[in-house]
Amino acid sequence: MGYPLGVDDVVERLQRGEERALARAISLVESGSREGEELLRQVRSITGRARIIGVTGAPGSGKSTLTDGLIASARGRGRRVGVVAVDPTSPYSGGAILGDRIRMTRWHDDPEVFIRSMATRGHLGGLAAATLQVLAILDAAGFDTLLVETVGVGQSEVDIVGVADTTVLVLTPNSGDAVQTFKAGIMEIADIFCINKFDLPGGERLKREIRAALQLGAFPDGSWRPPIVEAVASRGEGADEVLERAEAHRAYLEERGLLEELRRRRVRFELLAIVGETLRRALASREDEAVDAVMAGRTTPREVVRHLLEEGAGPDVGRAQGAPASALRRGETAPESE
Ligand SMILES: Nc1nc2c(ncn2[C@@H]2O[C@H](COP(=O)(O)OP(=O)(O)OP(=O)(O)O)[C@@H](O)[C@H]2O)c(=O)[nH]1
Ligand SMILES: [Mg+2]
Repeated sequence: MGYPLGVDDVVERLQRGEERALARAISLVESGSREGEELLRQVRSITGRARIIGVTGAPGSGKSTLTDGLIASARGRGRRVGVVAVDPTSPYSGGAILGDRIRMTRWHDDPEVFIRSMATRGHLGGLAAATLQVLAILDAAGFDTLLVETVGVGQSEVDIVGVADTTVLVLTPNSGDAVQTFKAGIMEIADIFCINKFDLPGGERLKREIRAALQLGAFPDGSWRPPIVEAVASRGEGADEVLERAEAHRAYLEERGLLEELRRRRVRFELLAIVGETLRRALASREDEAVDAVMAGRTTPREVVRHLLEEGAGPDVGRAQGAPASALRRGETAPESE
């Protein structure tokens, strides 16, 4: 699109902070092309400088409002800020994208802020992998503070936030989030608790509940104890403290030599996400066929997966869908085509 450069050029310009190179890099990667893969490979060695802060919480808890405050706070400290807002296609979040846009438009003229919304559908390798790839590109482009907003509590996207360096869990008074959160087991991934909407009644009580829950957990000497930050994000209150705590957490990770481990965990997560999504795609076009075959006793689920893996040994794993010479139809345990 008027930017006909090779991958090497794009990577070089990306590092120089060229805005068009950033857009080009992201579209290359999202196209799922070989060039996109090459770009990701080259970019990997120049990533790892940015701090990644995940912001998660129930729908409507104020994540975007808080994120907007975090951008302001980080800009105040001279940071370059990249934001990835993951908009799950969920029944609750119908208005979320519009809301995000309205709140964050004030950054459109700031070249040191880059905001990207990711929709749930249409990503090769799945949303989680796509999000991590965009983060890697932003990191390579020199954005030093990366914010990832995802809806948590019982949604699969919660995982993505677990791969941030620092995870901020946004809770609100009287919403029953806390109880839900304990059930969903995401309490453990919170490095910072943010009680947003502290202007509403019930904030103090929620704070006591979180404290009590934290006391049940074991914190070995010198380990990170998640702080609880009160916020009224809609009035811009609390974001500074959340960012401050996030920086303290980052320093803690550095001191403890834990950053490398987090980096490994991110790559492991990315691999698993792509494995899962690739197999799901491969199965999609013949799911009914496979179900029929299993039910009729012609094959087993494990056999089906083995076939999918064999077929997908080439580079075009997810794209071999519907190939007429499908192993499912050929193999000794395969169903006969009716
Ligand atoms: N009373 C009060 N309302 C707030 C506060 N922070 C945000 N809100 C309001 O809560 C609503 C939801 O805020 P968002 O920032 O869109 O919440 P979100 O978690 O990003 O929502 P989704 O992305 O849809 O999950 C908006 O109407 C905000 O104005 C706060 O501190 N107090
Ligand atoms: Mg939002």
